[in-house]
Amino acid sequence: MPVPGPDEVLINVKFSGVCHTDLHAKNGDWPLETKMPLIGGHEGAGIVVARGELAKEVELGSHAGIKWLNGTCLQCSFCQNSDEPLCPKAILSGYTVDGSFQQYAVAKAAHIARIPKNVKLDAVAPILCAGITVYKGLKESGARPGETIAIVGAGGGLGSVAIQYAKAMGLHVLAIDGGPEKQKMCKELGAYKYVDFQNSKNLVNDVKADTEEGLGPHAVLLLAPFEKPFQQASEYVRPRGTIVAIGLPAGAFLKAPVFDTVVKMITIKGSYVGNRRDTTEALSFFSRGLIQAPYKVMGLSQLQEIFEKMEAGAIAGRIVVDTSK
Ligand code: 8ID
Ligand code: ZN
Repeated sequence: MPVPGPDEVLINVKFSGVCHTDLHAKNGDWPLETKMPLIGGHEGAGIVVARGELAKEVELGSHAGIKWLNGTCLQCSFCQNSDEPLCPKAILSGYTVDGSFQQYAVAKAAHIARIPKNVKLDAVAPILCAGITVYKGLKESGARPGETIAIVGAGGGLGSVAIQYAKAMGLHVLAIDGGPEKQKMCKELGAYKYVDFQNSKNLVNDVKADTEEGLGPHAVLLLAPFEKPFQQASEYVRPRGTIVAIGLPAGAFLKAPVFDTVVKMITIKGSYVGNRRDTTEALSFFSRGLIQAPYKVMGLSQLQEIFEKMEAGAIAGRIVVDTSK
């Protein structure tokens, strides 16, 4: 059992979501070194059981979440600006420090998610990365109530949660993913249309059809861990539209025709998790009952099997592991 440092708390993790980022970490997909050996996981929901000298304002027994941003310096210009994800000294749960795939994990007190006691710890786990990330991404998209957003990878962990946040924010959701199981889920979650990338003969036309004036969605949230949709989005986004890159496929590049980008006045940007305020807001949507994304509980001992399913794109929604099983 790790011992919390002065500015840290020890959390008895009950449940942890399994994010595709954990799989990228395991596979060494990114140009960023992990700690080694490493305990992964960064959607950990549990109970505060110990705290350091400087963390006395966190109540023992309170519910808390371990997120991707385990801690930041809180001093640099980015932290001062509430752009904590950009802190050059950020430490990352389940990547540069051990994460939530264990029963007891430490996190910096300043960055833990404060989870209200009325919410279930298994259901809230996916909010700690997927929820925060897509909520922030939706804000970064600039899409306003009544506008249409295409969610690419809508049937996955981030996508299923994104459909619910988008709906709660008054957006029309056009879901893009593969297969009938994800189609059914996306429709049930509130998408008005589903485009199947696996069998669409002309994805760009299919996305544009059934949007205002046939000119495409106002914004695109790219959540797929696969490069191709990153190249396609500029072909179907509406003039003046915004493309938000969130998925992190290995070795991928964003490529868009300069001509279309200019004459359609397209904005292409990245979005990376969220700050402490985004965390509070994303959790508030959840505790008010607005976010009901599907999840399935499995045992932590089944992690290898979960990764295999994830690699095959065979998980609709999120899998949450029970750390005691
Ligand atoms: O802060 C960030 N930017 C951040 C935070 C959290 C996660 C980024 N991520 C990244 C992850 O590292 C990963 O690269 O977002 C990506 C998605 O994470 P996830 O939602 O946890 O992955 P998933 O549950 O496996 O879902 C991915 C979905 O994409 C679909 C799959 O079918 C699956 O449902 N997909 C694929 I693969 N190719 C597609 C395509 N061409 C596609 N959907 C549409 N078009
Ligand atoms: Zn994640």
